[in-house]
Amino acid sequence: MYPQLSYDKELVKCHPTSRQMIVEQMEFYAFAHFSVNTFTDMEWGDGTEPESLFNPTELDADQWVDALKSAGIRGLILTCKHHDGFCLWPSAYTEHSVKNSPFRDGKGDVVREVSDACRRGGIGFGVYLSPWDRNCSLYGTEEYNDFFCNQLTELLTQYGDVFTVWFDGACGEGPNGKRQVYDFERYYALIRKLQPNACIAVTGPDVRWCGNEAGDTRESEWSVLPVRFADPDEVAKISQHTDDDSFREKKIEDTLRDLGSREFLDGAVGLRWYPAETDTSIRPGWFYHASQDDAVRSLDTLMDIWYRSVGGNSKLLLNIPPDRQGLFHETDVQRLREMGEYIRKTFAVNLAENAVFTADKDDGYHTADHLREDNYNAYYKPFDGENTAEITLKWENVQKITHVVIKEHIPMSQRVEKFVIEAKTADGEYTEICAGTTIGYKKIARFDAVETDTVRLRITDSRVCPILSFIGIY
Ligand code: FUL
Repeated sequence: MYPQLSYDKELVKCHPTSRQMIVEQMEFYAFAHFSVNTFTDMEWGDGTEPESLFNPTELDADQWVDALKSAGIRGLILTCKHHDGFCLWPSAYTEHSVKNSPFRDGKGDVVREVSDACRRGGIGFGVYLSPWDRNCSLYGTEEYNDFFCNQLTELLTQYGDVFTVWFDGACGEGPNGKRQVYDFERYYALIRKLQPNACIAVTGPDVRWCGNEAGDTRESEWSVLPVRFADPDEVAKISQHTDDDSFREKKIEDTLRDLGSREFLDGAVGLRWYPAETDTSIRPGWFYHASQDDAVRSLDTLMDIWYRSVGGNSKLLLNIPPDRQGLFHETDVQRLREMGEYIRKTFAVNLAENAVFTADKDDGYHTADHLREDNYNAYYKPFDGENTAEITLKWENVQKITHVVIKEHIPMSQRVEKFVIEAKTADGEYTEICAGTTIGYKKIARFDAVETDTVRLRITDSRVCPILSFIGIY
């Protein structure tokens, strides 16, 4: 008999739910901000924009999906309704929608076209529905909660499976100067009922806003946090309150750098698995502005964000705003393709597949060889009580390496606090090539090319015994 996991510390009792595992493994997905703002050149509409403005004459959601797939993006969240209240689907509960616009002669449904294109293309579809509605006259009354649930029901019953429902924390007054008391518990219950596999993000219990919109990330990103971070009031406090461009430039420094160290969690009342999502735009604005056609972020910048988020225990939610024709702009399309080419080329051959895996210790069953395959069917684990581990990968010949990918077995939580990657040099000694703190869902370490026949990962500190699921070397 091998000893059972004892989970002697509260900290590792939290692990992802099955719906969180779906989003964890999506890694990189997209936002499309599209509304009347696209036609008014605004970031926030005030809800008075005439429906007649909305007229994307060339709308082609397959073009969006093809471009996303070329980057390796696995899902798309559409702003079905932004703060201006304009609905991209013909909602039965408002006149402020596509049904009163010239788009497809008032017969169009952008949510339908986009969700269908996602399904055709084999990527996930997600719904952004702004709780803050600057058009609805019910806003600020209890009836607004009914109205909101009705709209949610339309979106969650008429467009197939949804992988996430994204509730923006941004909030202000309604058209009547009133503020809404949102019945979030009711919204959550409705989502669980209608789409049990969908995550609820940002103002929701499943996926956490990283706290900035610039693409900035934490050096040590934890997925086990105090439950209070999922409280809608806490999310609203840190969200955007005015239409101020500088909000999008805020960095981690403007929020909390540490959300999950042992010291930070000490004394917390309740913990939950609450993984970070880094949401940022490929351009300065969330919506399309022709004036920003020359300000599309460079491949270097985007890859840097990708490495720090996807490779730093966060999800990456990259916004690509469709233009007034209803298409992704050619520069954005090109950048997405470049990202995909870069990622595919870099991670084409996993050199670890031909290496011999050994460990200084294991529990006799979960051996280092289980780290070869990138799935959660098997894992590496030392005996409980051992909070360090050394895993060595050895080849017959010298290899040239630039990246190491490490994944913890997150179905058993996030445990590792410190690690070092070393390579054996020609004189037979190990030298450090990279050192880090958290691993979580995925850590991608990149470094200047090293030539070696032996790589060693040393876990030097862990909350309880480290459990890893995968090591890849490229
Ligand atoms: C913010 C909003 O105010 C922005 O317009 C955008 O939708 C961003 C993703 O979230 O809170």
